[in-house]
Amino acid sequence: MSRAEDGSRLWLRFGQHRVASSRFSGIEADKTLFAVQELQKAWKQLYGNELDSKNRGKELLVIGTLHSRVIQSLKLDNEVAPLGNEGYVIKTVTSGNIRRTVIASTGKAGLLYGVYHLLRLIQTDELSDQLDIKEKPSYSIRILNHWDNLDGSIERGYAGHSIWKWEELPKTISPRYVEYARANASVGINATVLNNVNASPNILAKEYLEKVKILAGIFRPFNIKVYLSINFSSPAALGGLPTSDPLDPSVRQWWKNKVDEIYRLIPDFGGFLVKANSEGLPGPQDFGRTHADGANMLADALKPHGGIVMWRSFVYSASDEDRAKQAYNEFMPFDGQFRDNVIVQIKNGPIDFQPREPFSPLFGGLKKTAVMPEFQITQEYLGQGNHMVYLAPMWKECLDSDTYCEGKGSTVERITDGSLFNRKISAIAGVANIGEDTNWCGQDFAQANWYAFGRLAWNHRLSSEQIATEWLRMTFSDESSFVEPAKKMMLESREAVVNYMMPLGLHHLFAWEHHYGPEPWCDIPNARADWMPKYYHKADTTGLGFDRSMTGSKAVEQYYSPLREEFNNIATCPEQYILWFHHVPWNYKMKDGKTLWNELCMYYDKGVKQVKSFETIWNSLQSYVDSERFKAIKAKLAIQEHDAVWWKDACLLYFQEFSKQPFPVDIEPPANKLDDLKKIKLHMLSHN
Ligand code: BDP
Repeated sequence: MSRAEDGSRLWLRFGQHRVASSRFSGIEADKTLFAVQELQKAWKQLYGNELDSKNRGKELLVIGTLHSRVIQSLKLDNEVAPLGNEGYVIKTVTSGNIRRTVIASTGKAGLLYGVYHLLRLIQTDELSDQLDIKEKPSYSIRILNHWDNLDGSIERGYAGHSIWKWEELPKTISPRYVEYARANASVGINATVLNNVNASPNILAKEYLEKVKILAGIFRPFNIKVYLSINFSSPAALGGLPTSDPLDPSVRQWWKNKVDEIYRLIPDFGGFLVKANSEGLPGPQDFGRTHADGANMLADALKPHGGIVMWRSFVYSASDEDRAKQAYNEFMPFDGQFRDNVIVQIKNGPIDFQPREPFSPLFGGLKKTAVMPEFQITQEYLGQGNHMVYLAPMWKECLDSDTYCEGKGSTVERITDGSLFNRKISAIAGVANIGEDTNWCGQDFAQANWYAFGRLAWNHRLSSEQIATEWLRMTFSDESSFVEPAKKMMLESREAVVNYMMPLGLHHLFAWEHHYGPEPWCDIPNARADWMPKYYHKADTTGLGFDRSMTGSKAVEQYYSPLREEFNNIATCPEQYILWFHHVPWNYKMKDGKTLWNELCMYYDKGVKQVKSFETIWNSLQSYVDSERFKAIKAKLAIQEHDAVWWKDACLLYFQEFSKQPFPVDIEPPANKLDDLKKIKLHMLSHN
């Protein structure tokens, strides 16, 4: 059993593993290198002392860039140079009777990533005798988006307050800043947006920039660049200008001056993330200008410094158009009009981080514009701080989707990593799930999603299973009798949440505002139609689901052939999206021969059973896990079971009012009454 553990060390629990003595007897490296210092810190925790630089024993660890003499003498240039500044080689070479394991890169950043790779191999007991590893990242910018407000609250945060102590900075420096940077660097994350996309103009005030400068300085050795979310009306709101019109010369000058000021403080500043003309936030359309006008103005200010603009495509209005179509409609007319340092940031699905959505048709739609995926690590719509849901399978589902934009094989992965259209910049963003809770993420299993985001951003070909295995071994125990069952549970967890919340393509059945529990009946007088579940499920006596086929909203048109036809035809539409694209009769025969109603019941029931099976698995693993984390996770799973039953009963009892059919005998009958469920009103403390 691992020792007492509060989860604060995440997967970097070097001291907690039973590691036999190291096979390395010494180190040959410039000890002023940050990567070497990081290695030595970990070594001390692993083995009780640092690697000796004088000891010349059986096997040496050699770390250096191509400039260092020892690396030059090993003649690794041809292998190392193509991997770029962040890539690295880890290779065991023998000359005479000296064995050396070499970590080499063209850049210092590559050495850091090489060091963390080696440490991971040690932690997971995967260090083979003869190493021959070559790595380079799939995406050039691997970025976290913090939705943290300047008052310390976090939008959709479920792990306490923000770790950024704005009121203490720049004088007082929390030790967590370094720990945060190390955790990110250890999984390859190299960028961070510090503040909420619903941005306060104040973040650009001198006072705040001085604070940002301190954080940037702490993150720099870890190869992490800082970015900021900006409020589009900052020139007026902060600068006192009469307008924030992006074509107004004084506005353009204001941004140029502001950007110059930022770079004087933070020479390697990354750039801006922008949410504009979305959910009430200001944007270029307020002045009759376009998204391209707005993004390009900022891009022009950033360009001389090498900065970029990440312009979000999450825009929709209270129009009659199907919300799922709106981002595409908004952005397609501007394809090709954005500067080359603008990248359009697209949520994985067309609506909003639902348990399952088809991929956004903007991937593949925008062919002349750099695009990047935005995933949500924080579980806004997936049980928030309570449910155990491992998200790598969900993100891979999006990345693996074939858009067919350039024929078969035009996957979201190849579009966004830059390889399909040969882009200069490529990026991937994850909305962080980090807060000041001791275990950083609110619940211990949520740490796996931070870890998985980083690992996938580094290498999108890694399987969900491999990432889960690594994480479990580092975070809990490397005994396979623990890892195998725990991994099974993790790998099934995303499908389970889809099943008990929104199977078969259902979406947005959430209760008003807090997005935690079910409220398919929700009816708020005078509220926007597309903020109401009924808009999405369209339950009536004939059936269930949103008709987005050519007889409905025609959203299928936004996809390329053959997907368009496949989604359009109820007989060929993948059943996991059937209620996303079709209004399906209650007695429609599904592929397994069941009616839609019976199938729906079966999925909700299955979701509950899956959660119960997770509890059984977890209980069987008690002897491998320290009691703190064992109990904490057990308690969370109990909440998840309760909620799964709540979801199942609420949705099935409500939909039954339309299907008017009995529950199949082979499912667990409801434990609740619909009227009682309708009375539940959550006042989520974690939501600001
Ligand atoms: C939605 C969230 C909202 C965010 C918005 C966004 O409910 O809090 O501000 O997305 O991404 O999912 O801008």
